Amino acid sequence: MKRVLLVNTNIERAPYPVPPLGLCMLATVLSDRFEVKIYDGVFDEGNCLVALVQQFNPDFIGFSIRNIDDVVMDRLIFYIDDILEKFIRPVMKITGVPVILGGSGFSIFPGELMDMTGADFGIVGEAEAILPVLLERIQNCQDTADIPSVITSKKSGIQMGTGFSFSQPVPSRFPEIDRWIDFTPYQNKGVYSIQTKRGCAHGCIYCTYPLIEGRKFRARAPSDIAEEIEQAHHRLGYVTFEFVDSTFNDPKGHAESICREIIRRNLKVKLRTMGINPRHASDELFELMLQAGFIQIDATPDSASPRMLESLFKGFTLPDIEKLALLIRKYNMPTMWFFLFGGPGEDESTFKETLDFIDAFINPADLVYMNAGLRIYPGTALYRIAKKEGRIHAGQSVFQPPAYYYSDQLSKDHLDHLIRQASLKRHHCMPALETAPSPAMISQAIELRKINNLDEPMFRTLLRIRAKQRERE
Ligand code: B12
Repeated sequence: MKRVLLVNTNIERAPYPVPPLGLCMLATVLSDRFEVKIYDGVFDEGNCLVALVQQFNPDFIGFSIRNIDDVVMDRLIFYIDDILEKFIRPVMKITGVPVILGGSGFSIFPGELMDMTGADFGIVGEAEAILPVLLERIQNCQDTADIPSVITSKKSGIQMGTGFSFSQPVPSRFPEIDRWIDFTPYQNKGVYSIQTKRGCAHGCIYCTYPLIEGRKFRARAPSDIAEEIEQAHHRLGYVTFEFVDSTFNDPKGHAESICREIIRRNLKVKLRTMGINPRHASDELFELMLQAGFIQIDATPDSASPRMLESLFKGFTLPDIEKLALLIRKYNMPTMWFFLFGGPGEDESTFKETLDFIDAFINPADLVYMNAGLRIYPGTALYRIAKKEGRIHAGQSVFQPPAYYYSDQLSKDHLDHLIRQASLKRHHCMPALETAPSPAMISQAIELRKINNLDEPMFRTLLRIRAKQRERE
């Protein structure tokens, strides 16, 4: 049996370490025909990788590239230098076996990453159906040019979105993540990731999700999802499950069915999710989520200005967001809210509309994350707008340095000032740069949780401390 080594190059551990679900999926699919190992770099950062390559002696090596940068304009962490230095170059120095790239970050910038790394092949988007075919062809020295989504080093420079097919059903067989990697370090600090569907049918102008996963929702059967959660819960005991879908409650009814299946099985699990679509939020959804075990959600409306919601093409309205906020308060669902300022047409009055919404509707016990500047990605409507407005020129790479969009009507400095002012007046509003709490604050929060036996999400405890600090100032 030929051997395949799959390498997770993600060393980002903030806001928490995330297990390499996609690589575990690929390992599961390949394991029928290959001997497969995963090297997980999250905690080891490449230190033992070369030794593993020497010992395992793989015939193929796949590198997963998830993050390119941190999307925080004033921090600008660029992950690729570390990925090259700690993972790809040391391995390519000691072996000449075919190197294949993939992952969500890679899928946004395939041409740039093929060029930078000198890899032999890349796969854009999901790879369960494609990777086995590619490996088979390479093994048999056959041509690979006709395999959709595959890029070879000679073909690099390919544009996202051309010739890729997202028509495959989502695999029903999902991996036991802890079978492939050491899950111990994730158990307390991290989460167990669950994907309930692929694709995103929304058209938010800046977003890459439809490009990475396709534009149609392709849902898994709720019984398969609940079964996966039940099995992982039995194996691991204490762990929080997190849904990694673009939006959890789309298409309408899917999230409700998943919750019902979890409730029917009487699973005593902790759940959280990102991406609740305000349009499809309802009493029924919240009641089911609470019963199923949700302890926390993210709400990501980006704006609460009617004009900006249209400009960003969010597909929902201010009344939809107000309804969501009321539901969150009614059911006291701990929530992290995310707003993104500076899109086309943002000005002081639209900024104020969002602030007014925050003041009127958001529970001050909940965190409001305020980010400024929209990362411009290739293949998105924002890229086309930026080009039309002459901010980027035809063919310009927005990979490194990353390009950001700021509205003409509100300069970056002024927007930063408005966000700073808003957060000074509101203890629960945080500029993107300040979201990492100090070690002293974390120790204080741990102490407070112990003394008061608090079982709330950590961000709520941290906000209590911040509110007290603000009262004293
Ligand atoms: C869920 C999610 C989160 C959750 C993670 C929760 C969790 N439990 O995992 C949260 C909110 C915490 C998060 C945080 C961040 N995220 Co995020 N996240 C996502 C999201 C929506 C899905 C990722 C996922 O799990 N997909 C499901 C799995 C099954 O798919 P997959 O891993 O991609 O694998 C498939 C393919 O990619 C491919 N593949 C994967 N590896 C390989 C390897 C080879 C060799 C091959 C051939 C194929 C292949 O096959 C797999 C199976 O089909 C993506 C966007 C997207 N739609 O992909 C953004 C995304 C990955 N995140 C992104 C970013 C930037 C971040 C943060 C850095 C943001 C920040 N400043 O905090 C952090 C980093 C966190 C960390 N520790 O790494 C960016 C990365 C692009 C960029 N600019 O760098 C993305 C693409 C969103 C975007 N802006 O476009 N994120």
